[in-house]
Amino acid sequence: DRGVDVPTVDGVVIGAGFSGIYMVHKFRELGLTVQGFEAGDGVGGTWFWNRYPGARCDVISMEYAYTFAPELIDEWTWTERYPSQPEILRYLNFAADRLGVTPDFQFNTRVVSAWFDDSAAQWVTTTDSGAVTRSKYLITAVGCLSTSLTPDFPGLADFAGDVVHTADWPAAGVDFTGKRVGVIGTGSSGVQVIPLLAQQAEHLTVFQRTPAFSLACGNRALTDEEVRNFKDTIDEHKAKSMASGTGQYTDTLEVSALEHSPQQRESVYQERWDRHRAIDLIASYPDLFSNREANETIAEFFRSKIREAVADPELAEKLSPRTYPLGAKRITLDTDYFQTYNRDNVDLISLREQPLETFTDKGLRVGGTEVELDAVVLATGFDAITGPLLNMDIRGVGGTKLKDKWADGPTTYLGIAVDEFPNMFMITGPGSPNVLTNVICAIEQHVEWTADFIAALERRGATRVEPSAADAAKWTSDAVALADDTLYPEGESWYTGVNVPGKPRVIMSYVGGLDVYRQACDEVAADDYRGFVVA
Ligand code: NA7
Repeated sequence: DRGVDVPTVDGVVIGAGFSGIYMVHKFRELGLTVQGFEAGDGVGGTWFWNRYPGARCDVISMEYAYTFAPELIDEWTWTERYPSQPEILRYLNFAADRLGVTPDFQFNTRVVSAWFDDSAAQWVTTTDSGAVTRSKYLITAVGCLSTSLTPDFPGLADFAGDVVHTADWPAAGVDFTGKRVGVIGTGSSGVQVIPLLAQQAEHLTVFQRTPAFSLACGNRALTDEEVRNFKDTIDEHKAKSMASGTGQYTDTLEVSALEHSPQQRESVYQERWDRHRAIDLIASYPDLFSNREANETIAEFFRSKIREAVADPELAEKLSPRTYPLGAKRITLDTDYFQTYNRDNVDLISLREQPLETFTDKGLRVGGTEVELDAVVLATGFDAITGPLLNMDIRGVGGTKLKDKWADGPTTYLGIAVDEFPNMFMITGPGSPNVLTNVICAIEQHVEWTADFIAALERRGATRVEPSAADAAKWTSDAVALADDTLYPEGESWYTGVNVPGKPRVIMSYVGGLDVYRQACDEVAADDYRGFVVA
């Protein structure tokens, strides 16, 4: 880039998932020029890549959709209570086309670097084809669960069979008929894919490190009446979602779980279990997520469901989580997950009892035993939240690398902006409620707040904006302190980065609730964007 003949736009948006589609639409609405980049060959983001059989969202379909545009509500009808990956992907294609933003994206194009040119106050973005674009604003709409994680398993390269990661599933699908298949990982992806692999494979071996608390999702077709009611009350729905802590409203009892008798608790949990919605359970009592003893009551309820589903008591115990509070790892949603272990062609190996030693050319050696396999499915998760940001070489003022700045954990202001990285805005960045809410609510709030800020900056003719270092440091340390009052730090999960070797262990989400967070953002805006330095 010598600044000559380089395409220059107002905004570069990285990613064409829920965030990127809406952000590009906003730029257009503001009358600004925009260029979107997307690594996939279509829109969809995480829903483009996670094509494994059984992939499904853990938020109810009608709540997992844009609320900002009447035409997107009126002209789309969800068919199932919990939407499958293909249906969400169709929805995002519909939304991008209906908003007219699809042509604003360049697909099959991965952003590899972006540096801030101080003298021009512009971002210089380079893609994997070497093409360069200059822009005033840089928006990362890269998602929180978009960098898949393949652990550094010894001998993996020697394994002669097929290896496929759930988050990078071939579009054409994979045929496991007649094969001996192994699955590593029993998080949301593993729990969803396992029942379907069991139906297809000749034999399935599940390698489990930590068992999951899982809720039967009770999926079913939506009725016309449900759909109509939802559309008729969309404004009320949006207001209630945005005013809730998790972007999913529910009714929380006003007593501690420990004040109810075991029988009372059982009937509360059972009634909520039958609603098949995780938030209704985890938020049934107000102290389930701050008091370990209260949490144990609901944890035990979930374990009783495993014992009901699994015929062999020893196997049921192996599948029962005991080492962490319910919710400190994400609750998974399943269809016949535990029942799958009653099948003759399914084995469970606990990696706690039989540690994973190495892959061989024929399979996997665990606890001294070689399990022969024709194919391995890795359901091993993601380098979450910061992974996709740090995968790109982002450099701010004076060449400061984002990677170095975040070596001990991400520091942000409001989870949206970073000091020394002017004119860069992150949608669902670290330090915002991101994955601890219905992420669509988090996305709409971030995109709208950012677009309003950009509009204000344009009105006043600003060229450059960044948060003060002191405000970013305070936001970050306050957010970390809030998490210390919850049970999240006790979960060894991607919420805290501990699933990625070498990653700093810190909660990467704002745990204070979407409602409180949104208010904090609105107050900053109302106070002339307090904490930001504008030039
Ligand atoms: P998760 O929830 O991070 O699950 C990954 C699973 O893989 C989990 O059971 C891990 O066990 C297991 N894992 C990871 N690394 C290893 C190694 N090295 N050895 C053995 N087992 C391992 O990812 P998902 O894709 O299921 O879900 C991510 C989110 O996407 C989900 O929460 C939804 O929001 C959508 P561990 O628990 O670490 O012991």
